[in-house]
Amino acid sequence: MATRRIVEIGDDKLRKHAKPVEKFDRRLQTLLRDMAETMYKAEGVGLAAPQVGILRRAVVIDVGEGRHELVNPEIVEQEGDQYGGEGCLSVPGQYGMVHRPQKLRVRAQDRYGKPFELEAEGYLAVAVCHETDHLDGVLFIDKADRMLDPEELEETE
Ligand code: GNR
Ligand code: NI
Repeated sequence: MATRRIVEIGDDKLRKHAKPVEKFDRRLQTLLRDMAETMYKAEGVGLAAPQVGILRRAVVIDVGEGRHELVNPEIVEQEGDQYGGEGCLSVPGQYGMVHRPQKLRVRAQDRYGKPFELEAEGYLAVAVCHETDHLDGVLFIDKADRMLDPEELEETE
């Protein structure tokens, strides 16, 4: 197992459109495993491949109810609205208020290439949106309508 270095804001890789995963091979398994380890070590609730410098469409998410691996994720339905504080491991020390759908359905492939759908609500829906945005070079600071002081963040949780 290995952790990887998390790319921070200012690096071009965070602003590129990631390419679809085409090969569901050993390298992908290693990448997903390293991403999970890196996420847990950094105490994040999600991590997208571009954050470890790999421009491919793969994300891992764990908001505290088990890990999800989404390869080539596409949000196919969304409804409602929620508004909450967000941060990002690639944007250290900054927090902002972002609108996200309350509920969504995401279509993705698993690590073997098998398609599946996941329904997400609440915080899991936030994490899915935040991570899929990373695959398109979008950061939460682009969508935040107000940045927060760290003390204010606690009030939104
Ligand atoms: O760890 C993270 N916390 C978080 C909090 C609120 C909304 C989104 C997130 S994702 C972030 C990890 C990260 O940067 N993933 O890309
Ligand atoms: Ni992030």
